[in-house]
Amino acid sequence: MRGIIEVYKGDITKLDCECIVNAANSSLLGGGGVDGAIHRAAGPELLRECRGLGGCATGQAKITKGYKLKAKYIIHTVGPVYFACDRPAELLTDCYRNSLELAAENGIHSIAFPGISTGVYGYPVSEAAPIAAAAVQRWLNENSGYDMKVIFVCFDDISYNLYKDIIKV
Ligand code: AR6
Repeated sequence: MRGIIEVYKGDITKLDCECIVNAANSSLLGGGGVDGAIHRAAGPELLRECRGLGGCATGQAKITKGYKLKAKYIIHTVGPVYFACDRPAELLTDCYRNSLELAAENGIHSIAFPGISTGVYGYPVSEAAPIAAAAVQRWLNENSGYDMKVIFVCFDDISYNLYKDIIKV
């Protein structure tokens, strides 16, 4: 397999892969958007585990079990708030790289990302998508001996078409 990138349109909580990534906030105690959907689908045990993690800094990532999800693991990462941050691209890159690093450390070989920061946190998807794609491609190149399938999960047609164009799949 080695490095594979796919683009998928739909609800990330329904995906049948080893790990899904949550676009969380620094408390890791849940919220709206994809974070709320993941907590609802995983069930209350997820919040219990998250309470013990002590939060997460922007650009960093923490891992939990997937509980009621098909995914065995959830990696929680905190994206930058676009207008409140003077180096959003760097921090968004960190989210993807640190999530992939943590996934590999845990022996994970398939991981699905939502559009981190592209909802409530205001990052325009037209700017965020190429940053996400470049960060993932770079990690795959640097870890070419490791089998990893990365799925970009898009929630709407605009981001789906954008990712399809960038990834050329
Ligand atoms: N599956 C896939 N993608 C989704 C889903 C879903 N079920 N639901 C939303 N999206 P957001 P952020 C897309 O706002 O911008 C939370 O309250 C959505 O269309 O969830 O990183 C946290 O607790 C968008 O493209 O995350 C934080 O406080 C993308 O997921 C804050 O929001 C991210 O949108 C994080 O904001």
